[in-house]
Amino acid sequence: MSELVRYALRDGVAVVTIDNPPVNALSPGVPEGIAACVRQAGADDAVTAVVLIGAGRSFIAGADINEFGKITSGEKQRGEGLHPLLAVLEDSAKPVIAAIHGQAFGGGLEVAMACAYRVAVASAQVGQPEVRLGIIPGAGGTQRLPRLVGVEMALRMCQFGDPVKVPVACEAGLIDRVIDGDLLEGAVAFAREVACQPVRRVRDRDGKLGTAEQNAPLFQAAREAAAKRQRGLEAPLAAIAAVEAATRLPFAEGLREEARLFEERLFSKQSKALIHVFFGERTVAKIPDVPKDTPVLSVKQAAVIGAGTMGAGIAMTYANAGIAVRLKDATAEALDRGMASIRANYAASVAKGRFSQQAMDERLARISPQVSYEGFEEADIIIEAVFEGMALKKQVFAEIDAVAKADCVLATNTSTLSIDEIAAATGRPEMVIGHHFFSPANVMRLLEIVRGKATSKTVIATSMALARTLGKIGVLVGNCRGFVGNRMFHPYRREAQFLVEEGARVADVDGAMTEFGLAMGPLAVGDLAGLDVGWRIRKEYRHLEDPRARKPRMEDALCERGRYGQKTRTGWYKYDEQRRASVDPDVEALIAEVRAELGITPREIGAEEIRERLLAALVNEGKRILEEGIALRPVDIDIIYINGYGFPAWRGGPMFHAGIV
Ligand code: 3H9
Repeated sequence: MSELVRYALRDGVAVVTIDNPPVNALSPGVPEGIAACVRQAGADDAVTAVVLIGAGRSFIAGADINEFGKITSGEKQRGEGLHPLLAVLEDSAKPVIAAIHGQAFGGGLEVAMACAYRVAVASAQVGQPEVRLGIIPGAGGTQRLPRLVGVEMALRMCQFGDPVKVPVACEAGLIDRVIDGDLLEGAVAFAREVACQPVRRVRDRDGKLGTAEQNAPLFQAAREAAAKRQRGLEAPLAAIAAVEAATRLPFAEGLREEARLFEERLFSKQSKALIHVFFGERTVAKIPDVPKDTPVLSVKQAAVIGAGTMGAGIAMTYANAGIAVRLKDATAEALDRGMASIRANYAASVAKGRFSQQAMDERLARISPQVSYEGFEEADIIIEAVFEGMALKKQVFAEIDAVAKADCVLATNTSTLSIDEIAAATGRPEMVIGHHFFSPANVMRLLEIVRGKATSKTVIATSMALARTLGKIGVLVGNCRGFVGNRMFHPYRREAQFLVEEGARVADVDGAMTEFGLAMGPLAVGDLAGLDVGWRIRKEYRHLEDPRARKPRMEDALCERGRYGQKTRTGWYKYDEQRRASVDPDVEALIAEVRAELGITPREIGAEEIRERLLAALVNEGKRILEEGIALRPVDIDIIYINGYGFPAWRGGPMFHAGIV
């Protein structure tokens, strides 16, 4: 018997415990171990039923994702997957009861559905998250789930991969009983109740599969939702097709269709990219010179300086995570504006049903607006989010230095300025770090954490842990102009202007990138962020530019004409009241003028050249960033681009896409 799975007896019930930390993935040895234990229970006359339970923090988090790469690289044969285990569970003469806590995800839920019964604690979650890895359930999930919960819910779970809470799953028929108190005790008691009752295998239950007429609109709606909300992704369509097979074919044939679709997805580029992202999101938390056991400061009270768009968004982020936050601005008017925008934002979420009025009131109550530094001496972290200018930032940091307690983390939300220079304004540069949030700060998942040359390891470890508490993905980067994200974005957006100046149409430049899968093209992003922001910075730093380097003209020309983007309703595009963009003939005339001024004869530029040049601009800067050690690994850049810049996860990020891993 494998060490990964233990066998014990309790009150005439065999207890099979999976113990494969950290999350009981179905790594080699685990399925075989479970099957052996269930067979042993079958042969033991003293046993009337079997409880299958996970040790540690979860039931089973799914197949071992590390194995997929071994299969697609040819290192390993796929074999029969989990099916031999599922057959043993499903055909067991003694009922097997899956006892679920933590997560039963992917292959974990599929194992549970092959059992005779499923019981769970209320806090557990079940789900088929495979689509997030670019694959589909491959161990009967698409066939058994609709038999248990009906087609509509099975479709939703397999197509989107969102976890489902146990009370909902119980209501739907996926969980047979919610256990209060000790799970094992409750599961054993349940097992004794059902021990001698006849069991109907899930595969034989057809009552919830619906008729073709009932199902047709469900499949149509699912495909429409995929086209709208999962643009570019292939796995959701395959998941829908597999669930559809469950409704059309006998169980065994449905399984074969699922296996075919699973295999196709497993070997797809998208699944390789998404698996790279899955591990990447966890890799970024590992910082070679900051060991796991580095002490972390506790953050219970925060303070934000600056109640503008970023400051208000950051305050909401803290309040949403249950952390009390003081929000300071210089004037009562600025504070009122900030608080009004926070209230409006929360109210919109309540109206959309994202959270309740009570939750809104609790969140608002955590934010204390103020014009003074009163109470800042209690803050565990202070985040500066004032206007982007070095002189002002230095002044703010000198003021904070005078009020903050000794072990308070001092963070700046600067997106471009030197952390070291800001830190030098304090007498404790080791406590200073960059926390670069992305707009809107309460929504965007990325937090670029910028270490200065003096930043202490404790402050880094605290920032990484805090990112997680705030529901963000923290990526540690080094200190340089623009850090990783904005530094790479600069040459990318510059290249977009060159393309226009050389002959490409504005809409074609953006279209080439949205077709590639980005949320927005580079020129539309400029309009959204405000073209004047870059223009002001360019004017301030012109002396730092290499005079020999080619410079784009277009965005300066647009700004000189007061075209700052969406905020002025004119930029690269013109915008109507609803901020819908359309091509502006005035811009076309301006482009012609700029081309004449630069002596350029325009030529046709196709989507492929546009994409290649834009991606090359991004990736080449990424390579320089790696050479300088500003990003720790290529995957750190990928995670930044996916979570902060709308790069499609299914392309794996710019570096992965370029073959740099
Ligand atoms: C599948 O099941 C296909 C089936 O249909 C069968 C087909 C035949 N494998 O996230 P955490 C590692 S596909 C391997 O930081 P948390 C993870 O890398 C699978 N490793 O913890 C990390 O390692 P490290 C479907 C895994 O508490 C460590 O465990 N299932 C797996 O924040 C801790 O993870 C999924 O997609 C795995 N399956 O979250 C579930 N899962 O410490 C994927 C985790 O070295 N997993 N690891 O960095 C999750 O969603 C989260 O990990 C979970 C825990 C919610 C379980």
